[in-house]
Amino acid sequence: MSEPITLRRFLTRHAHSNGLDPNLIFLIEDIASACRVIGNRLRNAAFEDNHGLAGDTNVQGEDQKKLDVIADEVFARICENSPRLAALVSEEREDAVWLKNPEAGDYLLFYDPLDGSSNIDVNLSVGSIFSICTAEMDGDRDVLKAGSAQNCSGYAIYGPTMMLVLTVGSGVYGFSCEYGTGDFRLTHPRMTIPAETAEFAINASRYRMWDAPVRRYVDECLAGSTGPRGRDFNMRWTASMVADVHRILTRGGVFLYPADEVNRNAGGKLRLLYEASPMALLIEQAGGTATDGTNRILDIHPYSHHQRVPVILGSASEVARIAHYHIADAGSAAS
Ligand code: P6P
Repeated sequence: MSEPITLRRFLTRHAHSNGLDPNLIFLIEDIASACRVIGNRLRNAAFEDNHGLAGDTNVQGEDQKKLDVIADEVFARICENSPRLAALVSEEREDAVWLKNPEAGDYLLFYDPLDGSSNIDVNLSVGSIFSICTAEMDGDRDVLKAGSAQNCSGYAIYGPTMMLVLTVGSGVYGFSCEYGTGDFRLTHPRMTIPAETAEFAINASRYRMWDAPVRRYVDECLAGSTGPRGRDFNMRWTASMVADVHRILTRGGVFLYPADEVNRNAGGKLRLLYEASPMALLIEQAGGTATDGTNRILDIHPYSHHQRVPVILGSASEVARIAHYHIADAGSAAS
């Protein structure tokens, strides 16, 4: 088997065939470098006394883990020197960090430096999520971009294999980090999601808080071959969006973090700019769909950096079924 091509070779080939901006390539490679460093810090956390809490809370009001802070600083330190990067928007920071006065064509980087960090202390998979958009006009300090404006999105998953999974708008590609050289090599070309699936991911402990359409969907999955779906379903929940999305990109499925009685006032659980939008782009590029229950995630125009949204994403037929249940429920409520 010929050696899988490196991320750089893939991007430069893509530049030649699809006209990728070299400055976007530089930024993607900087992100890959940051993820490689974060992966190494995760592996050595026990030896560097980096497990546990940092003793502070982030803008989300969540207790920051030491590795949340480290991962955020690694992203910023490595990416801030990227030639046309104008601003960073991080889950861990209240405001956008402006690196320069934006010029048209500069890039904006949105990132969740360490997603699912509650899994670290129990040695389960975590990830980093990133999204890249362009500044539209000189001096335009607006970072509130709809997901459809993304040039690139992706994630690193720190699992048995460290992988980088990304799209630049023409399919989803997975790169495995080669132990020893640290090269990211193309091992998963053109990742696609089967339209049909028999696996769903949801935090079932919130059952009593769900709205009727979500309960109906999950009840029917649980009824399996004895119920209206006429087949059995499997359930997974990893408490790490990156790991659940990676599984869905690899073998199909549907992921639900819906609005419920408790999170509705906050808008949901997951953040739009650096969780829902980048994942929604990947899912659509892989042939799936991503909604907030009824509306396409990529069409949502944010009103704040840390806005939260409900997220239903994955195999198109299941996402469509859940949207149908929401619409039917709204119709019956209105009549
Ligand atoms: P829960 C991690 O904190 C996260 O933002 C996502 O990665 C994950 O899908 C979700 O929250 C887990 O939420 O309610 O299971 O802790």
